[in-house]
Amino acid sequence: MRWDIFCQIIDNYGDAGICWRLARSLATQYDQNIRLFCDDLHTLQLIMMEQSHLKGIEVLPWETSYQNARHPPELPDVVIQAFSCELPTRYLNSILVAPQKPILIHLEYLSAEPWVADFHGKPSPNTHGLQKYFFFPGFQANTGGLLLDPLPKNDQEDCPKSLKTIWQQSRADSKKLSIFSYPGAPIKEWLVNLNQLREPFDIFLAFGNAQLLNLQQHHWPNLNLISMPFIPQDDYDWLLAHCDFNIVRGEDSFIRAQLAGKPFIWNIYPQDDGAHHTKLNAFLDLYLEGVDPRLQNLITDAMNWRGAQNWWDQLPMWLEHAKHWQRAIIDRQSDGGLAGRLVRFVS
Ligand code: TRH
Repeated sequence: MRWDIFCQIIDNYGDAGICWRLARSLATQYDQNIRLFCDDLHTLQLIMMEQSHLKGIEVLPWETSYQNARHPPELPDVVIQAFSCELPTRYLNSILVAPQKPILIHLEYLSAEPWVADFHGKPSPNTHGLQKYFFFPGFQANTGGLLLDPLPKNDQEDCPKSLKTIWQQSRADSKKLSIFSYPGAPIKEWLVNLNQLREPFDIFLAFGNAQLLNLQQHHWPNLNLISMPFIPQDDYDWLLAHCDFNIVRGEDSFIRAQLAGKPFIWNIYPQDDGAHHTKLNAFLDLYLEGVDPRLQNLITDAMNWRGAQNWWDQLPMWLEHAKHWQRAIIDRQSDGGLAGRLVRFVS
């Protein structure tokens, strides 16, 4: 089938990251024909890096979705409004007069909250006679699933070229951490505490995070801070899989950290009404289900930025759980996850 995916980039990189991962999955795993319309091609190209010629995917500027509205463009079978972005009016008008109307999908943000299952797959009211459905990603079976592609490869895979010089700055005997967080996260205090563990740490600071720390201000003899440029999405996955601990944020790196099978802190996207606390707790309810109470407390505290001095010695227990969770989400999404469930839903 032909799909038009509309990606409006609000801020950060997740909108582009998710849309690109979905487009690539639909095209390569399900042989679908994709047009990805984006209002900020610069950010999208950062995510895609050198994959712009991928078979089955056309990446186009947002306005080209309606510019040739005079002779109706080849209309798609499915239109995906990522994160419920509004469609360009002239594009919507061309659909309304089309003989064969596409199905509209509102792709929502990922949440582990239980109510998601009640709203997933439900039709949206008053849509000018178009069929529009809400599609909620999620961890549970009766939701839209997770974007899993590509599944983590065995971790013997050699270091990607974008990370060669960066990875070489790390030491053989150190513990390795990656940090990709929002400006408001208490990273500095967290690192002061980590430094008191008196163990050698190599800390990979993702794009933009080094500036947040103004590095010259600190004296942490046990921490070797390595700042990184923005690297290709799949290479960032490699880093998550090869570090001992990761701090991730948003939605896509949050999923990739779980697929990496390593302990992690999720710096959730802050919302001024505090809704992010509910979202974090809803995730922890799933992540910690059936877990030893001591480990539950440890992970909950760590996810709420309690200093690593209090729990770092228990890391092997958390690593074992992280590997168990990795297998559990892959098994639960063996139906192809978000991309597979979307294709089946639309068919
Ligand atoms: O960038 P984010 O904070 O995006 C967020 C989320 O999408 C969130 O749901 C949304 O509400 C908010 O934006 C507006 O975090 P996220 O989701 O992890 O997206 C980052 C993407 O960038 C992800 O696909 C990984 C990728 N990435 C790289 O490709 N290279 C890099 O060097 C880094 C650090 C990230």
